[in-house]
Amino acid sequence: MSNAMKSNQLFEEAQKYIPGGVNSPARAFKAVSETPRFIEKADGAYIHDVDGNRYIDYIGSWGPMILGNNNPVVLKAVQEAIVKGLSYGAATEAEVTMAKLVCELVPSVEMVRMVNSGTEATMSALRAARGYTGRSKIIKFEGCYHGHCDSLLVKAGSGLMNSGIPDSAGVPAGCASDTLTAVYNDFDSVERLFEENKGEIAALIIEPIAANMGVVLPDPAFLKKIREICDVNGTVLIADEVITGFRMGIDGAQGLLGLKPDLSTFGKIIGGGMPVGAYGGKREIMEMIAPLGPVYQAGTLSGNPVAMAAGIAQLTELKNHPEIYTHINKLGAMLCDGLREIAAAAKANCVVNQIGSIGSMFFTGEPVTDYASAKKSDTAAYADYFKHMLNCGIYFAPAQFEAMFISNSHNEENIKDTLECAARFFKV
Ligand code: KE4
Repeated sequence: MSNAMKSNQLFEEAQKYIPGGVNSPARAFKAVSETPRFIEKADGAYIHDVDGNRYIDYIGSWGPMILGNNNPVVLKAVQEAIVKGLSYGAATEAEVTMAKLVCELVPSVEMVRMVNSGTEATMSALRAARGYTGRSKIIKFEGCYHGHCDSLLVKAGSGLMNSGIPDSAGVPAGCASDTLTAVYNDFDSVERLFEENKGEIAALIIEPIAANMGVVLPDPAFLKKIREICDVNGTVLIADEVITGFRMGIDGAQGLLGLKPDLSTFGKIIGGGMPVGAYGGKREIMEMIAPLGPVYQAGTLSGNPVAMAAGIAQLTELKNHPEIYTHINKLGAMLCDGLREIAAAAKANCVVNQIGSIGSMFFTGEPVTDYASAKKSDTAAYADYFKHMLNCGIYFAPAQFEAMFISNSHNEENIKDTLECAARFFKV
């Protein structure tokens, strides 16, 4: 195992003052029974920990670093913004620029509100949908993760799924009872909920490409039927594109898959690495939001000028350089096809799901199409694989039910090195 002496020391110290020693469970390395590596710096496709180990970075801050770590264009924009002031709590031109850019890049978004995280984005979108429809109930999907607002911590993915507790303590029964859960890729489960709750469902929220139970792709007709049943029932369709937004292409998973949601939520890439979330969509729904309408939502640092500078620079790079998507998608396929071949050669029980520049390797022999099939994965085997790869200098998600992310800084040599390390693990 790579030298982790300083990380061990820092982790000991951190656990005295921070719950679990981390500010987010997803980075705790608990699911792989390892000490979390404390990162000192990052550049391009790499991150460096406090013990001097360098890793090829397949997390990229869980998605934001699509251009690679420390992209010079983003850095320059931040440096220019920072000297003017860190925050004003007042309107700025940058917020108008960002809003216009998002509305231009994502056709379904007619109006957009900036917030500070993906959680705030989904929480606010739900409130907008409930205010707009006057209804309370919502539908989410088992294994999808939409951040940690109370209504959505029900059968959730990501850190909850990786810890084996899909529901969180502290969520009042009254709140959770308005959250109905359906099965991803199982339209019958959705139809049943609409029949049992006629006229009561305010919103259906979905990751159009699921990436928080590991990567799980939607069946082609599934999203189309979801759109139709929401239309018939006057239910607001919310596409949670916090991961897939500006990742699957400049217009996200909705552009790639031909989905027209009523509201969309964003995070990660939209902030260029700074804390930014956003929600937006149909004007008639967004006009419900204060100070225009009766649905209240606010935020001291929403639209922060430095964060806007980072996000605008990143989105503009992606808009002006479509070849970035060609590159990251090619490497995504190269990595995942390679892993698939290695596992097959080793006759290992592994399934690799991939689309564009995200993917997951599940330690199971069956197709992974939803929460139940994902849960059949051998998480202990995944932990062994993760530790082997980490020791080779490859930084994958420290938990089975997450995704790998490729950036524009990754190259074919990185992929070859990664596959050589994986081949050694599978002894082929
Ligand atoms: P944040 O509040 O963490 O910015 O975004 C919440 C969120 C909302 N929607 C989707 C589809 C998401 O994937 C997320 C957050 N993703 C996790 C990774 N699976 C963030 C990592 C973490 O929690 O530390």
